[in-house]
Amino acid sequence: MSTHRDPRDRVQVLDEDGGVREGATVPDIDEDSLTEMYREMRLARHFDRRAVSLQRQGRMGTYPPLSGQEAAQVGSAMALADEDWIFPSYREHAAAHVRGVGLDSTLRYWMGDERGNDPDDANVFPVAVPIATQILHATGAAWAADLTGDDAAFLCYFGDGATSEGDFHEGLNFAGVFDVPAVFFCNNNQWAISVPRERQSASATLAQKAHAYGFEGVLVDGMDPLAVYQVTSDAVSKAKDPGPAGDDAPGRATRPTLIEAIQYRFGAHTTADDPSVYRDDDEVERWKRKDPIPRLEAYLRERGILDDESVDAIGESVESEVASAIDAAERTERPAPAEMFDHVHAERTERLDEQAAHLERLRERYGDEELLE
Ligand SMILES: Cc1ncc(C[n+]2csc(CCOP(=O)(O)OP(=O)(O)O)c2C)c(N)n1
Ligand SMILES: [Mg+2]
Repeated sequence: MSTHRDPRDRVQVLDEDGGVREGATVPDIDEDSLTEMYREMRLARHFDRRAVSLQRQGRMGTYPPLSGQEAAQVGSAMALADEDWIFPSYREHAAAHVRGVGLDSTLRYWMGDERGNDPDDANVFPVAVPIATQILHATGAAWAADLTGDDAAFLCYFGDGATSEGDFHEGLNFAGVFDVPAVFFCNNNQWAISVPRERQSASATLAQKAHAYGFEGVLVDGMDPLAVYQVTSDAVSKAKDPGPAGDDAPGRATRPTLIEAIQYRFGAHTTADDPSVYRDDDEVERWKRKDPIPRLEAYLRERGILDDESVDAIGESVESEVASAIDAAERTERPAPAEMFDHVHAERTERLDEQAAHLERLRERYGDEELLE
């Protein structure tokens, strides 16, 4: 379905209490998938709590929490087909899980094991910590798929802060010019570490930036999983099959879409951050009223899809899945320190060889154990 929405209108299906908003179209999702959507969001929330606690106990290096952002991740990832791809930043643990990355792999990566960031069986590109770099990768991969006749869509996640990077402009500009099958998904969580959204851009919305690149921008309530699912499905359909020319680009249909999902990160930027120095508790409390999990739960209870018993059963299964993932991650033998050089480039450079040789000399001097400490 090709849609041409005004990027100043925020798409919403559920109100803050989980009721359907007047005039909203509820996306066509079967009951099992709705239950899965709810479970994935509960799983993400619980995983997040446990991961922060592991870091506090010294069992993990650092971790970027996602609480508050579950609907944006789960709703969008569930709208993709098997052949589609996601290009995450560093916060999309829930989207990656929906796409087939094990929670144990995600934990291993944040525990310092690079092998946890090699999701070979899932159509998930490795985590990108340098801001906005994945936008260029996604545009390039989408363009390549187009050239080879591969019928897949490429969904790229990034934050509000990433829209100030040159890579954002270059990636979206190129995507528009070459009309690639990409969906750019901006998780606008209101903050880029301590920089608020209004210091990021003077644009009224981030979605409207798409207009300058010649394609559609859509604003959605990112804490409403049904609305996120709907706008992402529409964008994916359009990426794969642009249909007739649209009003926003007379003469031809444009395939990419920029989605701005308005949301809030309840926790810190990472476990190395203290948000109390730059934002008020009142602000956090205000956004917590939009918490996506109780909203979807209320909607599903109202429709008789969930009840006390099934909600409790989901809670228990989520706890045991996360506990097993932690166990599996901690049981995995740690990689040899020298392996850190293996994934930097496709081929080792001279400089990396020098660094590897230096490490080897240190190993001979101190031994593996002391070196790891
Ligand atoms: C190129 C680059 N510059 C700076 C940083 C440091 N940095 C890490 S996260 C971050 C803020 C990103 O904010 P946003 O894009 O809104 O994503 P969020 O963390 O809120 O999900 C910055 C500046 C980096 N990782 N990469
Ligand atoms: Mg942000």
